[in-house]
Amino acid sequence: MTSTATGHREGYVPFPEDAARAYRAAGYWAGRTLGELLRDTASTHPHRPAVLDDTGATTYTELDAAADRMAHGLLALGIEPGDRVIVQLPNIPEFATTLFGLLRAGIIPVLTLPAHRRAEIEHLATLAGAVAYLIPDRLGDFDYRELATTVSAAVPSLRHVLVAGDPGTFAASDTAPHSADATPNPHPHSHSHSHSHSHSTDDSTADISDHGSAVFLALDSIAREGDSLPDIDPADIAVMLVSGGTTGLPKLIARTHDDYAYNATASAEVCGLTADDVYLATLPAAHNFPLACPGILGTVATGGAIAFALDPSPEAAFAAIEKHGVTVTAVVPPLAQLWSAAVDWEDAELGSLRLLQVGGARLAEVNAREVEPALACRLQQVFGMAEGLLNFTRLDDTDELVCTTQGRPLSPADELRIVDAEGNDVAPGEEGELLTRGPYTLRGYYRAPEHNARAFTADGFYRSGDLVRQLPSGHLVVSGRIKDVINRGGENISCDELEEHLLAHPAVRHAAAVGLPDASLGEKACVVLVVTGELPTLAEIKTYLTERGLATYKLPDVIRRADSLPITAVGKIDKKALRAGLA
Ligand code: OOB
Repeated sequence: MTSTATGHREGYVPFPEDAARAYRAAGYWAGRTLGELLRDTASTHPHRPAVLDDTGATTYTELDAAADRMAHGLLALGIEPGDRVIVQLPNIPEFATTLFGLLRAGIIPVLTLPAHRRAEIEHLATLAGAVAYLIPDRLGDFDYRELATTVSAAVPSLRHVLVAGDPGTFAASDTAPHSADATPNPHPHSHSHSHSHSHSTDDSTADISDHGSAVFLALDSIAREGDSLPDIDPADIAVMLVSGGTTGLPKLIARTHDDYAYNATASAEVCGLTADDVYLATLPAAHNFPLACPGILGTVATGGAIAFALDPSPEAAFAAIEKHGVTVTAVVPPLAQLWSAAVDWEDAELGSLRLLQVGGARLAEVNAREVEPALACRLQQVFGMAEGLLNFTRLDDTDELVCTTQGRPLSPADELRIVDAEGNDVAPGEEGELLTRGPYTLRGYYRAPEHNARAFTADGFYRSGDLVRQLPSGHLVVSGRIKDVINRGGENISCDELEEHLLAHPAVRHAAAVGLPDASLGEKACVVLVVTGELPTLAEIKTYLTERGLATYKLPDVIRRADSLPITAVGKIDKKALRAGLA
């Protein structure tokens, strides 16, 4: 077996005992697992709609039962509590069933985005030691089964690929357990659990794990009835989120049931969520914002209904708002801008919408001021991070605060420090780097001790890399950033990561990625290259990066040539000078 009951904690940085005790004593950590949030709502609101889709509603009783069947099905495959599973599902109702199934089984979902590609997924699956990979069959013209074939050949710990939809010719069968066009399986007759009747045994799963080629199954074929589910410790890891990017490769953020349940329920309270609310997941559901701020988890905890939109365009999202009577949703600034303008040409009825949350990147004041008149709903700015800390403008804040700040901390137990380059606290109201610690903020990235030594202070504060000022009211204004990240319309691109890929190009001698101002995205990604011979075109560089397996949202928008790159006194690329030179 590749896992033990506690193997998943190896490389996990827990909250210190005294802090954990204090968070429990103060009631922030309620000792409820995420699976219990759903269980409790299913008992208080059994017949209320949990998930709305084109064909109707799934009630809480039904979602609760479906999650249990999914949990039993996953366990029957030989996936064990504490095992990690890569989840790369889009905004479809199966996202909810699968997520709660995993949580109920104590299996840890590693929540990746549909936009991630081979480079990210292979890295994350390897880092997590994932045993299974959950994908849709295809989305647009991208076939995730092909991606999974490549990934499973490179990540030997992966034993199962579970496909929402058609596992296609990639499906396992008694004689052809693997994709027809992939590496042939050396033991074609040793796999027989290709459908729901399978009872996996230790020997069958151990056998598969040995040779790095996973069995493809239809996700909806594994659900089954069962007796009891494992006991889950609320202090244990519930989910892993992918960091928006700081340095180098993406990091994993392990969130416990206790801390993430608090994250979701406290966010629900700030948004005044009730069982009458309908939440539209329009940003990718695997992202912290639509997942738990309050998002899907906060809505489930409150007894409201969730609708999923695959497409955040005004046309599709407005239709979903009208059809399902959506009351709350969350978007990034470019979408807020687009939606505000689109009311002029879209004629959907948006009267149900009462709250639009906007976050992920700085919302310009002019755009903030457009939201309420255009969409006739309250605006809420949200400045958050997968690492934990969330700031919200409050529903009863003045319009001035709502339009000019990024909100104030969610919890009375959030500790904030704003420090200068030497790490000293700045005077009140001055700009500095935001450091934070609290009941739902991580104490270390998963399996990243070296990075953790830099990303956290000795006393456990997370260095956000964001520059902020704090008003006397406690509200923060995000004024910039010291981390080497491009925030492209709410999607964070690690410059290090992009540069690494560029440097692998045969013509590239030096590479620097910087953000340039952009009216709709906030920032666009510019790469400055020192090359031998001719400068590759933007299209060539994009193709090259795509072939290396990089997610599409990390591809550059602009390419520039330089004879040399400006260097700082310590010999690092001087991004400030570079940006100034490009402006
Ligand atoms: C959210 O989470 P991540 O992890 O994708 O990105 C976090 C980073 C922050 O450190 C900051 O640099 C930037 O994105 N950011 C903002 C912002 N919200 C996030 N910068 C300026 N203004 C804002 N309102 O992006 C996220 C997580 C939960 C809720 C909302 C956003």
